[in-house]
Amino acid sequence: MKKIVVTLGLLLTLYTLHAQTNAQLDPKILTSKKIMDQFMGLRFGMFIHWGPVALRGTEIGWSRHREVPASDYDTLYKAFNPTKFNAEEWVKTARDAGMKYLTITAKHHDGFCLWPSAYTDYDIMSTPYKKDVVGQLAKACKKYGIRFCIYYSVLDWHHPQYPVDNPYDTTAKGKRPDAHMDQYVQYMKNQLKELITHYDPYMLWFDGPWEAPWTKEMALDMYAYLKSVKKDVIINNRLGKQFAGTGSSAAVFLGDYDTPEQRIGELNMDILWETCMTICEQWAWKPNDQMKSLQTCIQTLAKTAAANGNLLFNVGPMPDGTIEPAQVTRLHEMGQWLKKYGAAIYNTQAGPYLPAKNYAATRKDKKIFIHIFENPGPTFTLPALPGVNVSKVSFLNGPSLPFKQNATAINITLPAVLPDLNDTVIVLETDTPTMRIPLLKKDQQ
Ligand code: FHN
Repeated sequence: MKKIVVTLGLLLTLYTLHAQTNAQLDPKILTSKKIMDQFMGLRFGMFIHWGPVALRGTEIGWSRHREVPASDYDTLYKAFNPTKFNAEEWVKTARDAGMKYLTITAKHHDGFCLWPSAYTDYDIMSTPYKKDVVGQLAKACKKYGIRFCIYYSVLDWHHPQYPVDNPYDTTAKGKRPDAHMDQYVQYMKNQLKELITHYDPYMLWFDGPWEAPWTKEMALDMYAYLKSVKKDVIINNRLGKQFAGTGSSAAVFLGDYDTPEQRIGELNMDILWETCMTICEQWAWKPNDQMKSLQTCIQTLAKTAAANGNLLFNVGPMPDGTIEPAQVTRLHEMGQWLKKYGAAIYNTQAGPYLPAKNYAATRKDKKIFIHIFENPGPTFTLPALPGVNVSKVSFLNGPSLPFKQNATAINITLPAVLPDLNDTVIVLETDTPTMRIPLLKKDQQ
């Protein structure tokens, strides 16, 4: 018996060391539940991938040494002059879309800084444009009540002290033999303190922790350092090595929430998560990029909320500083849908019904919101919820609907044509605070 206990203890220790979770941090520095609950209630944010690479229309960071030789890529800043950039226009586009926060790539993998940094000349002040993009966005977000967030890449293929220059060349040629990672980490700390002090971000969205020079120990140290600079700043889980939808019951990552990418995360009522996704195909702007349909955009948002997650939806502005009109229009259309149905998204939680093929559910207070993606009419049947009485069924912000309920089912009569072909929301008003209703199990639905 003793041998089993020792073995299990050893396995747990090894797992904990490998897993790198918040358990290895002082619990007093972790972001509070109140702040995280408030963040999760925002549900919808704008992601912006932008930099001098827009001049080439190729992928930010990843096209360096690939479609664009590094010698060319690293001098694009000399021609970067987005004279039509208007921070208030970007922020108003986000607000009009129903987005509640905005995350800008202040520094992506290519190392270029969209703000005047005291620690490098590879920044916006070395371009013909010579104005602080990050600062203008922070000011505009404050003016229009949008939470301002900063994306910062851990890896930096341009910085002389970061050991990797070319991620596509694993030989010595792709590396910097004279790099000193400890000096690069200090550079990170200096820049992040600069960003926090000057722009007071609501959240820091890290990325690029996967390369060997960045260690678990550096991640733990950085999280604690950042919390010493701003205690309430939210930090995603991409300082650590585990991210993108663990889907497990325990938060096996370092940071405040998980970050599944280009897909809707798994339904999870315990682990906080935010899906990041592109409105087109590429993160940075690309000419003639394929944009998602309005139906895909709306249903992605609804299905994300119905899985208990947030959606960080990405646009890639053009080299002149404007967001492509087609993307602005698509976001406006999402905003129009949210004007009518936002109560079924913001400050809701997933459930109690599990996401299904043609519908999904969110809930708040004594209301259950059913998002209907395809008309199952004329009778739409939901499983009855044990011990719960439904007093009324109606379209959200619309007329009542006939329904009958018994011990096993709720049968709702729907019209042949639903008000919204992308996602019509109906409301079940109950006699119960809906968060007391357990999630249904697969065999109950
Ligand atoms: O490599 C980056 C990529 O360029 C983009 O920024 C996405 C956004 O989440 N993150 C990384 C890929 O996981």
